[in-house]
Amino acid sequence: MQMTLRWYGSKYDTVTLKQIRQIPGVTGVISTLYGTAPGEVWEAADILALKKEIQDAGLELAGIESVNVHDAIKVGSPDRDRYIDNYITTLERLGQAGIHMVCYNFMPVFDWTRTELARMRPDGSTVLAYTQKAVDALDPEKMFDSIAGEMNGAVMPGWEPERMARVKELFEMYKDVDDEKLFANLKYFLERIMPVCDKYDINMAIHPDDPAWSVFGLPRIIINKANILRMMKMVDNPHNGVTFCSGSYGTNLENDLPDMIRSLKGRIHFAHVRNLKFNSPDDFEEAAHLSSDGTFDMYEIMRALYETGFSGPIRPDHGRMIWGETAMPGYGLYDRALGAAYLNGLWEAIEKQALRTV
Ligand code: DNO
Repeated sequence: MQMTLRWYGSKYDTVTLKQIRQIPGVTGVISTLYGTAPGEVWEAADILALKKEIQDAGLELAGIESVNVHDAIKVGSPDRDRYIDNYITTLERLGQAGIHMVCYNFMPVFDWTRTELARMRPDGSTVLAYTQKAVDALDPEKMFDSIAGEMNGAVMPGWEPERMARVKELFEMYKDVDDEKLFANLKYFLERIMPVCDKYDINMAIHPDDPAWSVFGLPRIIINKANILRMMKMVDNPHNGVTFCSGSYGTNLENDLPDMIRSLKGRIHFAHVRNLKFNSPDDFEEAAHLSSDGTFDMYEIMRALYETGFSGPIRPDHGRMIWGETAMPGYGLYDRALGAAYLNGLWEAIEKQALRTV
């Protein structure tokens, strides 16, 4: 595995490449061209400039999170081919720039969904949290306004104000799309992009729906083992793979995370590893990465990744806001740095133990 940190670019991030370079064991960053809209073709020069800026700081651009998929592709509207052609051109340019991992998602309307961005934990840190009760009481059109005040001035990916202003129109677009249609549209998209992925050895890594169930009556399909194995089989190409995000699949306590990792052997191209603390099955908050701070056994998650030969980029995921830091919720420096150090420690111990017993 390669330990990385997500970085939002010098224009948007409060965390600098210089700081990331000083986290022990972090050798790469995961980034994207923020400011591009889904469906747009990425300029080769912009990709190369991003790569160079990261390399000049002594780090590697280990992959892209995300190249977002236009809604026309997700709903399967007649103009989808034009947007898929654009996506293919972007992939070609990424491949030519030597980038081999692309994360994306196929979630309708909303990307990840949280109901609070700064819930206070007993130790005084603040974290992102979710309660189904709050979602059920909310008009989806008000979703953005309800959390905007807690964004610390950041533009959070997936929650861009321009996009949220179109929520009503987006709901209208998806009104005839159910799970089966969404699966079919995903298949169509993947079949069209696989040739360019094969040509440039690009691993596509679909991000799970977060939370891993339907919200506001919208279909959500990347939620559990059965669905994800269906997706792997429906386009059976090693470049069709997943981002294994423990915090997203873990929202559903029925998902056995180490078992899911084992069943996806060879198809996990990117890992997001974080912990959640459940107060009840539909009320959870994001904990520190440490197993004892939350509900998941992080050792077993890392062991499953190790034992299935995971070799892609991995990153600590949302961190708590600690030590007075002000940053994009979930994406400050301090707690993610602690997370990276902890995950590196687990990995070292698992690896040494495994090598000793062979
Ligand atoms: C949230 C992230 C997601 C993820 C996208 C991938 O913090 O994990 O927004 O980047 O779903 O396309």
